[in-house]
Amino acid sequence: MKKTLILLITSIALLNPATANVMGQNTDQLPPGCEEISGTEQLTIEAGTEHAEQFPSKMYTYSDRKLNFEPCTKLEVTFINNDSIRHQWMVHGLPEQTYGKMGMFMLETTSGKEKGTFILPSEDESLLIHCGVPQHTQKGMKAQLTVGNGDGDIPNVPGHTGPIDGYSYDQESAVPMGMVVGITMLLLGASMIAIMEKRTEK
Ligand SMILES: [Cu+2]
Repeated sequence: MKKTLILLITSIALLNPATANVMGQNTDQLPPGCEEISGTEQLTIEAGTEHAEQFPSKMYTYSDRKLNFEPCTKLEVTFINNDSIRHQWMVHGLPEQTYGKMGMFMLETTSGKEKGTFILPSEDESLLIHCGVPQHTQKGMKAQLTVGNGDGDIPNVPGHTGPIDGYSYDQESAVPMGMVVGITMLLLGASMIAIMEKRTEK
């Protein structure tokens, strides 16, 4: 359900030509449970192919993929894209009361720099960060923003986490397809051997 919502939001964001380069900007509205801003932090994140070189199966990723801040922190983010294709730094799971139904904050740029500010929720949570451009999440653009102590780990964050329980958001279509092809090939091979054996019997 959560996954479907993320896919839906990503699709809307991608299909909408009026999508701004900054979404969910929030410099002063306190999320529910925050009595005040606990602190103001500056964060610079780079995106690009050079950060993925250490991960042979990945093509692009972020300079930082595991972030940790206190609840109710005001985060001033600078997002630098070192590639010449579009990348996003999209944070999911923010409170709807403050960030609307989509519960997200996003910076997007095609070869350049984008800045934006948002305020973290009041509770311990592990927020998913990814790039919604098709295939970019699978190719390595995935990170985790831990608020306080977090509430678990986001799977498949390059250099940090692997798939959880054998299920991977990244490979959701690749795994079953691979299995179908594999089983089909096995059956095909077995029936060919059976046919050949019958022929040699005669
Ligand atoms: Cu991207």
